[in-house]
Amino acid sequence: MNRNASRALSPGANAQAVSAEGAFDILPAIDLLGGSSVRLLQGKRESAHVVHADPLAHLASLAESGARWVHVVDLDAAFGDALDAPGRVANRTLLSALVKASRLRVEVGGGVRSPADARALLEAGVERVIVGTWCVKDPEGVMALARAFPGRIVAGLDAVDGRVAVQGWTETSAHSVEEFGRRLALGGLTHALFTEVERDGLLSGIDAQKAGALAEATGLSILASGGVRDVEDIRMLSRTPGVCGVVVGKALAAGTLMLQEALAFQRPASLP
Ligand code: AMZ
Repeated sequence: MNRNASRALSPGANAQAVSAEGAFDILPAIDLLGGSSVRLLQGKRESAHVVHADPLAHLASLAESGARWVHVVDLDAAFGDALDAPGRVANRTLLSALVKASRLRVEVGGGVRSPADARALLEAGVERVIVGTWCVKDPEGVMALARAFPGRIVAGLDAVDGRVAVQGWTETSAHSVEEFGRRLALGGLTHALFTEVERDGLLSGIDAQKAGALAEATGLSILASGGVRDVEDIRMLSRTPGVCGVVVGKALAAGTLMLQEALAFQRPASLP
């Protein structure tokens, strides 16, 4: 849909009267760096600024607002820091406290590099695990895991110029997002997180058409991320077939999107 045309609609209007089918979830993000909840610009580590020094309080405020999901990323792990690096130790402790404390469904990504890592998270109560770097290194291993845990392993398709980025977005692989996504879908993956790295954290608006095109080309249900600015982004994504959710971070921190107005677009898996 043309962005400007859609902006003519009044904000918040008619949120329920959409014809797209299937679940549509709003996933507020908690990105952990060194034990704090941070925001980055285009994923660059040096751009980090703390939005919540107490991620557990952050989680509690999201639950209070009525969120059903939370999207948690261990950034120190995604950047490939050593297991015993202080940031990773702090994040790990927090992550298990978040999962234990959460009444919300928790989706976790960052640094999951083996079946054992993924299984440990799933067994601890994490609903879905996102796998990016390991997926590029060992797609067959990730596909096998996805078949063992249907719907609970999410491919991290973080895109830079249409190619899959890895290692905390510091490296770009040779895989095209579309081709790689198609291959993963054939191997048993059902969901992918599609992040446009260049847009992430910039409030530039999200490209709903691109997310929809990826869903159509691959058959994967797409969680869209990167650049969400306001409720119009949420409205457009909610109307895009194949898009099953959206991750929101910066827009909530900056106040250009209110969580409540976004939550009005949530849709359960099957409509009555
Ligand atoms: O902001 C970043 N630099 C960043 C980020 N948010 N780098 C990776 N990630 C997220 C991906 C995905 O959810 O969006 O981490 C996950 C992938 O991590 P890994 O370690 O499996 O590549």
